[in-house]
Amino acid sequence: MSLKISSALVSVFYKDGLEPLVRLLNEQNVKIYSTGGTQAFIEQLGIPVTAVEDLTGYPSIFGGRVKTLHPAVMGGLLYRRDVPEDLAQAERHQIPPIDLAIVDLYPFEETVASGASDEDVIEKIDIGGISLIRAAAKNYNDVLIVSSRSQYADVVDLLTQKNGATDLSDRREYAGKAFAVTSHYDTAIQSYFSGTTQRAGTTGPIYDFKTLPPNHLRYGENPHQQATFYGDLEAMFDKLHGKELSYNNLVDVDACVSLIDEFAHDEAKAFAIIKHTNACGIATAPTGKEAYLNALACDPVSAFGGVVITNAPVDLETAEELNKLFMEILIAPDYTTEALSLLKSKKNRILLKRNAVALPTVMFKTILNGVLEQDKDNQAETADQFKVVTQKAPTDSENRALEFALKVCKHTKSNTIVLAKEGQLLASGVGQTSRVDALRQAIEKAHSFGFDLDGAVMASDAFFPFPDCVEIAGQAGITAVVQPGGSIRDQDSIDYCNQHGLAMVTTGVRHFKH
Ligand code: 93A
Repeated sequence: MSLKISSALVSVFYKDGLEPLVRLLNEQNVKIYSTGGTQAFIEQLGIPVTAVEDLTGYPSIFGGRVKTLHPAVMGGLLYRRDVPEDLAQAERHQIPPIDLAIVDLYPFEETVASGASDEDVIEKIDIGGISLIRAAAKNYNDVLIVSSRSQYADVVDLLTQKNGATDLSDRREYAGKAFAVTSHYDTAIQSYFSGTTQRAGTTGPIYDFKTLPPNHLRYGENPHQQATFYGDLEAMFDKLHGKELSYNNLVDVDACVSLIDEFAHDEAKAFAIIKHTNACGIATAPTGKEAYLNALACDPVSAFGGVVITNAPVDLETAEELNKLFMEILIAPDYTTEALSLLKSKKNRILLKRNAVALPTVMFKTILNGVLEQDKDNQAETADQFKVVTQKAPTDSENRALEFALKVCKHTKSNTIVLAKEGQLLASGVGQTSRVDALRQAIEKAHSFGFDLDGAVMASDAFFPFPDCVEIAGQAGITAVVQPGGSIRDQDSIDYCNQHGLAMVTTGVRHFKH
């Protein structure tokens, strides 16, 4: 059933991001009740607001421990609008309806992570806020609950679209999110009490990830999956423009950062375009514009809606090219003022300025009934470490292309084959169940985007069990190959290369990525 919101209770710890939502409520003639600090914040925006004390007839007592815990508040959220007896009781006890609750809980986990005293941590156990959330969510039949800062933007969209009303399905969806927030919150408290929560600094921070600031995401990999990012995104990036990062955005941003860091010490400017964690374009060049255009040329079709990263500040001439692409996110160490104002012209484009933050050196993955931990793949072999196994050695230019291809290969899903020339990805085959399929995919893609593979190089994440890959590569015009080596049939591949004038080097290091 569609219900128009006539009144709201707003009680939030962090006030940032709240303004557009309360402005909208005010425009939609919603009566706003609020608690102390939130009330002051809303008042200074010039928006009319009623103190919750005026509703309860009680002051905030016991150092704020009891502010909203009152029948007038809980009753206004909980009484059933379609039960005559509830309506009569509300009337008798003069309890006005509260159709919307907006709550941002005391930051319990952040307080624990900061190494605060036990006393301070206990004070950050939110009681009233949790009760508001649970009450409003329980009565989703009549009430909308906004239980996290991360939901404000979506709720603004929803209420704008529906002119201040919500449907039952909206309210139920937000109730579900609310119980995810409360159960997460209570789990954090329980783990603090059971001593499983380590204080900051007693171990590497990510070993104890639940003490990191939680960022509740709109949803996970798919809309029916709930998700949270534990970490300090604000330290990592300054968000200069655009909407909130989604789960998939974050995963792609991570892939971008890992890939571009391979080029951190290069003098050349590097640009990479990522789709579903794989590079669909990457290039290095003396100027940012050239690097970007060469990266885009690799696969302009996949680049649509991609995540773009560069290792160099973005200038206006590069921004003019970037501005033509529909992209989700652009990440750069900096932007010139002109570049930034041009790039901001697209509303939904997310612009991130990356800060210098040390990243974890290990990674985790839950599997079965446990967790896998491993070191990140932090190794990248350079030409001086290549072992030439063919009669012909790669030329200097081929060596540079092989180093480039290997860096990209490391960050591409296995099985992968990467085809490149100096400073430009030509094509890759990604995530295939056979290396031959990966190579065929790469060759076909390169041709479809007009690349001539004569003189190009090939990198493989793992060894060639048979000579079929070098045969297909040789026929396509590839002249140099890098691979780990170590197959019992290595010699078959080497023989083919010798017979057909290809150069091959081995690294002894495999780079699977799953
Ligand atoms: O100490 S509480 O558990 N007692 C309450 O009755 C109560 N009501 C709301 N904390 C309570 N809140 C929390 O206060 C909210 O969850 C929110 O985090 C915060 C907002 O306080 P203020 O508006 O004074 O900044």
